[in-house]
Amino acid sequence: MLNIALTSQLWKLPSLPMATETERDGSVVLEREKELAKPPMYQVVMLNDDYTPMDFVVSVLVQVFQKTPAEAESIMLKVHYEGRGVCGVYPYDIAETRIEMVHQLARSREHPLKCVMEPVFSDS
Ligand code: TYC
Repeated sequence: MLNIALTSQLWKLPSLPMATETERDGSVVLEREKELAKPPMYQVVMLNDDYTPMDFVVSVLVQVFQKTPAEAESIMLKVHYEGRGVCGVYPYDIAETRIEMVHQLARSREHPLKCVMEPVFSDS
């Protein structure tokens, strides 16, 4: 657990310094650019089940993921017909919190609605 916590914070360290050359009075100065790396991103994926009412799923997507009712209905139908659908892409802690909110709302109404988190790999 501690390992996971530490590993998930590593992106906050400055990325390896990049050296740039600047000439001053005939000498070469090496400057270090320190940049914060972008945080790893995670998609929140909603899963289909046979029991959660469609209007409840739409209301969760509006409440938790700030979707418009039309966007929420489109995501709900995608999940219903294809088994899964992306609700949004966030840094780890935000993705985790939103999933917990979905599960809490679902539990409170005794629906089996579930979301999972998946890393998004980007090359930049
Ligand atoms: N399949 C559900 C039904 O027929 C609706 C549903 C949609 C459930 C999306 C979950 O993530 C979900 N009532």
